[in-house]
Amino acid sequence: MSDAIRTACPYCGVGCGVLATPDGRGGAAIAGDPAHPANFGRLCSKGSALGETLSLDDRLLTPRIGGREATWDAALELTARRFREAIEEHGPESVALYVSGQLLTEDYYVANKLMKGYVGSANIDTNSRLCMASAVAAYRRAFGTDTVPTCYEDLEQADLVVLVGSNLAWCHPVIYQRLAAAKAARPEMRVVTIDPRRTATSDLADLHLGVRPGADAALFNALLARIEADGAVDCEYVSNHTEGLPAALREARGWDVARTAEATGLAPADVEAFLSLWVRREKVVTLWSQGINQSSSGADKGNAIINCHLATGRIGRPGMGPFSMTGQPNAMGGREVGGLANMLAAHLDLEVPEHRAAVQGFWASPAMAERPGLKAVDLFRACAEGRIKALWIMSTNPVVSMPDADAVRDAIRAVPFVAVSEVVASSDTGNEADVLFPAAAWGEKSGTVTNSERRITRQRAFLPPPGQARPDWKIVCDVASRMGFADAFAFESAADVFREHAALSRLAGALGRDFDISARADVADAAYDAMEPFQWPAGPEGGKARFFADGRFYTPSGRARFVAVTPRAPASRLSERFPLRFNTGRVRDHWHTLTRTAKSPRLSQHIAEPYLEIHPADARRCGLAPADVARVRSREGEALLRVLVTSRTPEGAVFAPMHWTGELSSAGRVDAVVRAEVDPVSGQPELKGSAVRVEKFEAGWHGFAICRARPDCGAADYWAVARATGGWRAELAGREAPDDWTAFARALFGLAETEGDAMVVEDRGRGAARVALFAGGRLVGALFAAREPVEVARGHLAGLLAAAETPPDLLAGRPGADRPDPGAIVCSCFSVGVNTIQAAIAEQGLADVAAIGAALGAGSNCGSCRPELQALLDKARGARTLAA
Ligand SMILES: Nc1nc2c(c(=O)[nH]1)N[C@H]1C(S)=C(S)[C@@H](COP(=O)(O)OP(=O)(O)OC[C@H]3O[C@@H](n4cnc5c(=O)[nH]c(N)nc54)[C@H](O)[C@@H]3O)O[C@H]1N2
Ligand SMILES: Nc1nc2c(c(=O)[nH]1)N[C@H]1C(S)=C(S)[C@@H](COP(=O)(O)OP(=O)(O)OC[C@H]3O[C@@H](n4cnc5c(=O)[nH]c(N)nc54)[C@H](O)[C@@H]3O)O[C@H]1N2
Ligand code: SF4
Ligand SMILES: [Mo]
Repeated sequence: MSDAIRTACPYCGVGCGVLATPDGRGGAAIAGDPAHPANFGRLCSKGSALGETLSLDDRLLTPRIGGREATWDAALELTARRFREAIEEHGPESVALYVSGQLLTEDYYVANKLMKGYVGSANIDTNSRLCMASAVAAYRRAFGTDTVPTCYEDLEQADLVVLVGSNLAWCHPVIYQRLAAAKAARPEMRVVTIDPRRTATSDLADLHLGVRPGADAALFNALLARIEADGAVDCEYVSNHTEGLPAALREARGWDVARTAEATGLAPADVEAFLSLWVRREKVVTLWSQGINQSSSGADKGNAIINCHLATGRIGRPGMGPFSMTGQPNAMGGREVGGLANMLAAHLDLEVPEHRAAVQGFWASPAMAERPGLKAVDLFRACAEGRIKALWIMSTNPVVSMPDADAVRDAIRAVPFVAVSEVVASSDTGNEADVLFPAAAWGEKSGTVTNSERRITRQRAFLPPPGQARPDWKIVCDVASRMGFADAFAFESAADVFREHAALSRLAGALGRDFDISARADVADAAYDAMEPFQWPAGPEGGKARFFADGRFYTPSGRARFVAVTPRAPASRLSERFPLRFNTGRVRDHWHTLTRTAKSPRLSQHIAEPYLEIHPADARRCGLAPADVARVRSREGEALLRVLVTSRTPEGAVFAPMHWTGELSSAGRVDAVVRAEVDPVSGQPELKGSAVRVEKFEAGWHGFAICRARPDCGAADYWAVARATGGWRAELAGREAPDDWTAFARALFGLAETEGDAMVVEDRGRGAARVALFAGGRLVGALFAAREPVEVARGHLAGLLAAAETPPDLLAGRPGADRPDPGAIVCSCFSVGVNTIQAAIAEQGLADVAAIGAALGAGSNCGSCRPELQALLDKARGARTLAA
């Protein structure tokens, strides 16, 4: 592939290398980059479907003011003026930027420089506050800097990998696959998962600990106590390189097995098994993610984990360490430029005068921020209270992703001037903007990103920006120039910005900090273009894969700090009114607020609707049957979600994906329900622990529809739409059934009152109706409605939109006897459904995932569905054992 361009995946923090080969028609063939050290050629389902997200139909192609197309000049001038005026009248603290771990480092660098060095306020925060601020806080408390001490190879070299609050199989699939492969090669390796839910990840585990939501700190305190009791403390390391162990131990000692089992809801034998396994295996990596961070005591939990690694000296050497896995592609880059409201550039501290002075000198800054700015939750509160007069949101969708999201939407409305930089024309947040800036998207942008193991990779453009779209760094510089800072923002290219960023990091090196890439400060344009992925640090001493084996830390004393941790319950109290914990997270094939992955029909078929996982006993108590619609309520707001009854979520805790938006569902925005309780140390909100009530949405009817054009679901009380090849699919429900289903279907499909030929099957007695509408002999759409949740073969029906002909028995809702129903799609690469897989396992005696791949293709491309295939094999094996 000589004309392939090497770039980086824009989704998760694994940071896979991608080969993109433009097809000359605006699209591109996508493959994994075999030479990239994160993925060695692999891509997960989302990465492999990147080619399906490149179309321009939904893109924002020109600037807009008040919803109308405008020139760049007008949009930039207006934004600069409103920011200038706010600063003049109300001071620098009256303006704010809310940015994103999905910006490139170069974008992030200029945004941070503008706010902290030129506006003179640190009111720039990022969606990373919702993501790994607690991990940053924990690292800084322990090490003195935000340093991830580990690398991916450690996961492969460990003898024990503990995954805490991480659904690696779905959220970091390529790293999960590397781990699974390492475990297969070294069967003596052990994996423990700690998660209230059983997930695709826990299927890999030798031991799964279904911890009570929020109770992890008790478990790691118990571990620290056991480390001491078993004489496993590395006394030399502790006495030479750390401080604070006695205080941490005082907190930990009371956590014996019995008390820990009680607090965590785990069986004492399981607690015991975990403690002794961890103590006995020296090469241990404890990897954590949002199940730890998104908590009102997330920083403490992170430190409870780090404490155990420090006490045993298991840090910085191959196969061991405390590893916070980052979520977004450039969460780490954002940390490096200081994109959080409480940080300065290059891992320097905003609070340290010497650091501030150094950066101010470097930037020749006229007005340097002197104290930390508003963190995300407080920032939107300040908006609601009228303290923010001008706000600029870039590359994030807070109306969907912030806790108490309805209040955040209202807060944005309360700000006199709001600019949003977006790639899509319509989004929940963009629709609230006074000025919309069309940003260049992945594929069109050039710069760098840093993955979870500190590896910096070039993202390279392989398509021209469409319409008038511009790269984010350029938009920031254009506004900054018009605010009067032209000289400081006269960058001509991403390479230009990178050089300044790298040069600034020399200060960090000089001030004894970790983030130093100054060896790259003079990189020429051509060399920047050709830059190979590299791990930082990359200062005068060269690179290193791991930190802290030498016991030298970045605290004033040079010693690592233990943090004494008192476990705390989630901040929102359970009560009779709100008796359930609301856990939220991700699904395998979707990314965040769906603006990109929902464009792909292939990715949309795995899970096409917002849902609520609920334990059978809770479902019974709430009067819910499978496939009902549930209303989830808190004091803040509510959401309507399809019910999935499963014992994979524990009793007392329900789970819903975070992805659905007001664009694609009636009330699937789960953050409308989530309370904005924050960790006092990190400011990260507790996105997985709100107290809620669940009740049945009393539906008089349910419906499923397929159609060519996007359906108009306004007449349904509940709806969710998703793309299908050749059109759309919709799930619907309502309180009262319409009198005339044909008229309802016409309106749904956007037809006029008498338009289209109808084919109707109705059973009025049972409240069931099936309507297909045709125009010029071609199917426009089909609606299947019933009093109960509709049972039709959805995959089959959605597939008909792409078929050359519509079968005469369309309204049967399932394939004829000659064509079996594939069932819900498991493998999105080859569209292989659960029924097909189960039948093949039974009939062909398939014994492992590889055999399924050979027989059906499933799991043989990206591999993201392999954990689910294994679960189907296990289930079939269980059934066979029972039968025997
Ligand atoms: N497919 C996909 N992958 C993604 C993303 C995506 O949107 N889609 N987003 C990326 C981003 S930005 C991020 S931050 C990462 C997130 O990656 P993860 O953190 O792995 O994902 P989540 O699903 O948010 O949460 C992980 C698990 O935490 C569990 N959990 C909840 N409460 C607790 C608790 O109290 N204790 C413990 N131990 N566990 C708990 C949940 O049940 C859930 O299974 O994923 C990245 N990768
Ligand atoms: N309840 C609950 N809420 C959560 C979470 C949870 O687990 N539970 N997770 C939290 C976490 S960890 C995260 S990271 C956040 C993620 O939440 P968000 O950051 O809000 O989600 P995204 O959909 O990634 O938003 C990115 C936006 O930027 C646009 N965009 C894409 N590329 C570009 C670009 O190059 N330039 C510009 N200017 N715009 C672009 C996209 O169209 C999209 O609208 O959600 C948080 N919210
Ligand atoms: S694991 Fe998937 S989403 Fe993450 S970087 Fe790799 S291809 Fe992209
Ligand atoms: Mo995230």
